[in-house]
Amino acid sequence: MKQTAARLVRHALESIGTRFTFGIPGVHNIELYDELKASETILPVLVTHEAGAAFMADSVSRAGDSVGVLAIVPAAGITHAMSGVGEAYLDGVPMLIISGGIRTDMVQKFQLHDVDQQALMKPLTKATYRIDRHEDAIPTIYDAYRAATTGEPGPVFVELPANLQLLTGEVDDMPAYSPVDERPAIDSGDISKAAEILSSAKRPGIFVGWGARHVADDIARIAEHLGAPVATTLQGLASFPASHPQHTGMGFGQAAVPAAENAFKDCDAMLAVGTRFAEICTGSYGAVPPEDLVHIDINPETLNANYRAKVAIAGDARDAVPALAEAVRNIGTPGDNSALLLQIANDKAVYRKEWRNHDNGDRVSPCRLFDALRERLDDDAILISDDGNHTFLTAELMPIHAGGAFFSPTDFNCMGYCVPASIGAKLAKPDKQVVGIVGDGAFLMTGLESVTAAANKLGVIWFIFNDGELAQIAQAQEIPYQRSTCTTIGSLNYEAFAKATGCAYVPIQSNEDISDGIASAFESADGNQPVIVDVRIDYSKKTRFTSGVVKTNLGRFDTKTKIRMVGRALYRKVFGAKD
Ligand SMILES: Cc1ncc(C[n+]2csc(CCOP(=O)(O)OP(=O)(O)O)c2C)c(N)n1
Ligand SMILES: [Mg+2]
Repeated sequence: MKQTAARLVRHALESIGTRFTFGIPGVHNIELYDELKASETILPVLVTHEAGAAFMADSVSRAGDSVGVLAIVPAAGITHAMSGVGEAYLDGVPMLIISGGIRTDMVQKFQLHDVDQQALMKPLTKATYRIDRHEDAIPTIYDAYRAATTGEPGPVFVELPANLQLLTGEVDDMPAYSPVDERPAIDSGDISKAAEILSSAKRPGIFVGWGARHVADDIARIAEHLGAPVATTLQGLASFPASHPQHTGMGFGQAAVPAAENAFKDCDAMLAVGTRFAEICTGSYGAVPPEDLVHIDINPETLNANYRAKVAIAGDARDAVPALAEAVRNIGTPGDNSALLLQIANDKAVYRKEWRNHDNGDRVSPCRLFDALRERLDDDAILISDDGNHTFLTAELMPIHAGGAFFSPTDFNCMGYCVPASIGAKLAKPDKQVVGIVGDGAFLMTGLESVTAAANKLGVIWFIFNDGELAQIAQAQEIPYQRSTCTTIGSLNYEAFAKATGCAYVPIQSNEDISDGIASAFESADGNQPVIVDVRIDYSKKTRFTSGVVKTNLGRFDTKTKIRMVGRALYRKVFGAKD
């Protein structure tokens, strides 16, 4: 039969269960767009900028029902999308990036958008493909999908030249996708060894990342049997419910919340699942696991990378953790957890009180805002942060309950994630509440996607933490430099912006506005209108994360560098720093 490659790719996308594509059409992909329009199962979503498209596709994937797909133009679309592709790559999120390609049937040089796209995308993706023949179109999309979703998931790039989309070519058939189960087998000897190590420890601890999000119940079983505290990474904040009495919080070193720092103080064996021990989750590598480490991760490259493991299991947490839970429960009987539970509950309460009591005049207390928001949110709501001080405030002060979800741009650490990612999440899960916590600097990067939210009648709520600064960096400048450089941002009239983009506007100027502000935001969101909540936030108290990371990094300098840094800061403090 004769088909255009645009038709073939549409068939393949439908067959792998694509629900949305994100992007902007151009002359190199309008044939594909025309096919997408005809699809009954795929909604092509127009964005304002391809970075937004990639962040939306990322969050569709994180939401879990289908893989996020980009349909973008070559070169210019690719370079715009790279921010979101990079985030998906370093955060282990599957994504298919389908761009048009220049015509391969022309002899002329200097075609529009003519750069080496394969080379551009190689370092940010698991694999790159170019479809050169019609008969390769469907198998290539299936290969790309398989590559994106097996092992540690990640983005995969497919280039589809414009002439193949336009012209018909001969194909034998249009097969459906047949999934293959490529999960690695788990060695039962490793599981027994891991169970022995954890069971014989005096103070075992558990650390879970994004890769453990499907096995919270089994992690709870292991934790309860061993009497072990459970800490999470930033990306894995929702991998273990904050409502569980053994949950301690993000991280476990000096950059962690007190409940976690104390519970892990004398930790002599650790089970780590679905984490790479990367920079953020270890507080700049200040959190060091004990020698008796059992590390389970789907990506073998993460094992023994930063910390040597006594037992390293390269496998899917969904296979390894239930087996380990079984093995652990066959050894001994559960001990008395009561002292640990009391300590965790007490540490959490004291830390919360410390924040609630921190009052800085008339600005909004982050803790009070999160308390009120938590009360209003369903347990399974999706919470999305951006990158900045607001991220760590969220991580430390906003409990994520059972069944909930939390998305953040973690290891690529790309500002601009929250607004578009909230849109992707709401499209994927229209029945769930979707709330973004976004810094004012990050909002300036991709806030115009609020137009996309309004156009699609999506009731997402963005709490903009309006402090007038790029605070996470301004805080890092404050002590060592005694002055700030390029961290004070220009002001935006959010009310006018909301009006201009079709969003509802809710100001929260002080603690007194919190309750009514949240109620009014949810009222608009329930009516399918996106909402911009302008929160005059108080940033005068630093997170444990920020203080801990500063301490860790300062401790790492050699004496000469320490003297130079401290000397410069003192000099500027005494004699003044030029502004
Ligand atoms: C694309 C990008 N540019 C720069 C940075 C460096 N950076 C990390 S956090 C941050 C400050 C973010 O400011 P804002 O969005 O206002 O959030 P706040 O820290 O004030 O909560 C900056 C500039 C980054 N992570 N990503
Ligand atoms: Mg800010």
